[in-house]
Amino acid sequence: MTDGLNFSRRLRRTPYTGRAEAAGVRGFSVVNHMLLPKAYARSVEEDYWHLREHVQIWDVACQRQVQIEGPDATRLVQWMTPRDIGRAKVGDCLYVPITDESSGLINDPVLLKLAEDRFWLSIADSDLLLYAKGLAIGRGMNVRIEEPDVSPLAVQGPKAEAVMADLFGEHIREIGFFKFAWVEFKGTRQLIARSGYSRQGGFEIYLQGAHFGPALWDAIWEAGQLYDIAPGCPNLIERIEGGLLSYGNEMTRENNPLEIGLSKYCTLDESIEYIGRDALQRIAAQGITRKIRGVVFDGGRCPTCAEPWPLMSDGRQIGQITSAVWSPRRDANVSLAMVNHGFWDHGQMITVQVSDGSHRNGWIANLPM
Ligand code: THG
Repeated sequence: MTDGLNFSRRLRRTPYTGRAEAAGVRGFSVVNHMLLPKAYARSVEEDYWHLREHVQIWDVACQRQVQIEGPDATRLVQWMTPRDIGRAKVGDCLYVPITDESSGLINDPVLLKLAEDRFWLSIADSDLLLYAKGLAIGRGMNVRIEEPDVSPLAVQGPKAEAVMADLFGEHIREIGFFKFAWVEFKGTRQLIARSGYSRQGGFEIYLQGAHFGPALWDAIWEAGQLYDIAPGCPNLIERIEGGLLSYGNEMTRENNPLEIGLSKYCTLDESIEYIGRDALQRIAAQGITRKIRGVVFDGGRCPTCAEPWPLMSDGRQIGQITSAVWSPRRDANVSLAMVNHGFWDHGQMITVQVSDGSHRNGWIANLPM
């Protein structure tokens, strides 16, 4: 039916793709028009156990940066998100929902405040740079917006701190969660943040200068030898259990930040102005009608969830599953779902209509699972 993913210049390689290939990468996804390794020699389950016990190096250069700088940079970034960025300090990372005029989600990036007038939005899979440029041009804002030569490389897992301290020095241990600092690499200053798309702890190096990519990979690989380092990638089992959401899967422009569990990042009063504020206030006043939840279901290993699976109760559809995978730790399938009001309580029994035609029994679970 298919002949694999067909490569071309449009599907951009990263500074680390060559190293990923040498390490035996078995497949890619595409995020922000760039390759994201999906699997290496080991199975997703073996990778899951390894990630929870050791340390992995991930090519996440597809987390592209939208750089916004200039006198109106703060004003533009604040206009794009319901999260109050007014008290953010240089050195802070903030998870920020980006919403349109209906409070539909445009993206869910990590914001880095590099200077009072310079930010990076480390984006999920949508063309946020074009949207930001449109807003700035339309409003005549004094900003420059571009995609800089920055390629994040993640080091994740409980032993990540030891690897990074050996390589860059003990001071990296002082970096707080969702803060960044600087390390020296080959005579350059590189940004390192305590963050990453797992719940196992770790760091992300936002490498500036693609030509340093292979050398950075090699340095981390070498420092990781004492700690059983392995090549890896965002792990589906770990991410679902941890309740880490994926733009395009768990959320699209059809969803608002309240129903996907980001209300703690939304200011609902009039203290800040942002696109979609009226809509978000209206949604909050009326109350959300559906909510992101975990679902655990039986019936053995489920297939890949490549399209939403209906969630049923008494013959009626009451939601849909958007990501699902077999969890060896729970001996059941774990998944993320959008669930209607009245059915989202922890323990609620449901059935899942899986794409292979089977109907599975399951229950609603709090996140993280
Ligand atoms: N790292 C970087 N960029 C990214 C991601 C990343 N861009 C795309 C994608 N991932 C964005 N999605 C998320 C989702 C959750 C988190 C980070 C990025 C996350 N959130 C903290 C939490 O849930 O505990 C919240 C931190 C806060 O308080 O602000 O880790 O992984 N560079």
